[in-house]
Amino acid sequence: VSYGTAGFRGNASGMEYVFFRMGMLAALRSKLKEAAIGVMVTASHNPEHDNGVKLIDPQGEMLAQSWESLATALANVTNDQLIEQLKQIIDSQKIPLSNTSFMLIHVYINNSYKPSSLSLSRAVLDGASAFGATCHDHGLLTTPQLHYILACYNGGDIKVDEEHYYQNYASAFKALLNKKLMNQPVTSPVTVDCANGVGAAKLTKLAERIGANIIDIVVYNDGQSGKLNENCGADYVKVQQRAPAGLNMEPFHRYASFDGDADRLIYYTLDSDCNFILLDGDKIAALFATYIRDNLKKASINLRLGIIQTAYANGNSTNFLINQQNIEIACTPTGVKYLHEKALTFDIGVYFEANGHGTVTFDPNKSAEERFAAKKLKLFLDIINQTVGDAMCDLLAVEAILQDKNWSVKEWYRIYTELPNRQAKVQVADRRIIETGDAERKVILPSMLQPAIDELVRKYPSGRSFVRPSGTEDVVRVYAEANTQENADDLAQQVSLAVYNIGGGVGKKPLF
Ligand code: G16
Repeated sequence: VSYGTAGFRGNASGMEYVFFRMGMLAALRSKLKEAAIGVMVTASHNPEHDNGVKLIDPQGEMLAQSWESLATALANVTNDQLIEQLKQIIDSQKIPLSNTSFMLIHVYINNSYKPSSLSLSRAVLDGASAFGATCHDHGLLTTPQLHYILACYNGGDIKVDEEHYYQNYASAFKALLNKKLMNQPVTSPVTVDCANGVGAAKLTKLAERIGANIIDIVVYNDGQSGKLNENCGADYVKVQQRAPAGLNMEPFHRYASFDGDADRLIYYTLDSDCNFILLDGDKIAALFATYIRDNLKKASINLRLGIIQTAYANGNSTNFLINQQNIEIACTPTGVKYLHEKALTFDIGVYFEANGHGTVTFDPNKSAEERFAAKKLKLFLDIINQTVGDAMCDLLAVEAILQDKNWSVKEWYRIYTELPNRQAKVQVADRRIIETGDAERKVILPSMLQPAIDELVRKYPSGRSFVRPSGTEDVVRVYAEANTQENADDLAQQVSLAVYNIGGGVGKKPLF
């Protein structure tokens, strides 16, 4: 097992030992950092039978990458080797075992969302207790709520709780819209598919704190009947490019989807011919970045603004931002941890994966004057959860910008037209044989694969394709874009077959 893109993930049965050991590791990290460490039990976008565990560092950031290999090593030793492995970690990291000034905040997603979560949470608590950790269990939360609570807690606000989160973001949203709303009735509703996950109850609470006279949120897929992430949720809508099952859509109404733990957000609508229009992470990033840039300009503030994307970013979004908007772009491998790190190298960093994972970061070293000269910008940044991508905060930010600009979803999706694209998954015997470079845009190994992809791509106008092993599922992911949907589908098909043939495909050949 490996720490992967965002912690350990896999079929929940038989994973208790990994969770137990991560409880131990979190306790050790907490001793080292003399601060609370977060542990989140979730498999995010994965199906209900999967579960996962990830550690969160004191400021709400992802676990330091240098510790991911320690986590992987600890998870992979036999029981007989466990104590020796723990000793090695303690020695190599110089962990002061006598240190008592730590807490462990632990969160679980309860039975109704994932049947396995209760026992796996218990395993984390047991592991942490083995090192005498004091554990605060905050119960059912979204992933970004835990990041937020942890950062506040380590910042000295030891009484911080879930309610604090709602009050903070509800008042930030109202402050940004304040003047506009005085004389205006509530705008049209936004319908939010919560993937039958934890976000449904949490979004309902947030909407209540804001007030139905200010925002009209209709929760869909609240977990009462459907299964977690099954035919719904941000990943399903993005990859399938279709609405969640059963949702009746109307042209130009606003629809959004979270994933199971509410750290991804995507929007969608129908045009007048009832074509499905997706407004994914790329479009959200473009909306945020141009809004920030315009407000910086208005206030004559000179700050370095950058957008961070991955190889999944649609070619036309990159063209739009660089060539039409003159905004600086950087590209990193998939994984919020990489994008977040890169975003922090800009004064203001806007990062989004096309799958809807993203947020805005603001360099804390900028002076208060530089930070807050533009009042509106300050109010906007108050809505953002800067610790991690947060579907609820990002939803409020999108809604606020649209209201402020007096835009409907139509003006938003027309800022640029996406190149048609297709994503696919291929089963191979061992996905680790695929190694990539250049921010995952090129395959290094097996050496025959990249020339085969290059040859296929050349056949399609505006063609682009890449493949990479997933860090959260046992598959190789394929992305393709081209001038028409037919060509994008065809290219994805051909590249999938190349992966299957050269990369050791198993099971049925990928045909779609
Ligand atoms: C996690 C990561 C994301 C990544 C996604 C898919 O998301 O946080 O950065 O894009 O996995 O990763 P992969 O393609 O390697 O499977 P989530 O929402 O599942 O936590």
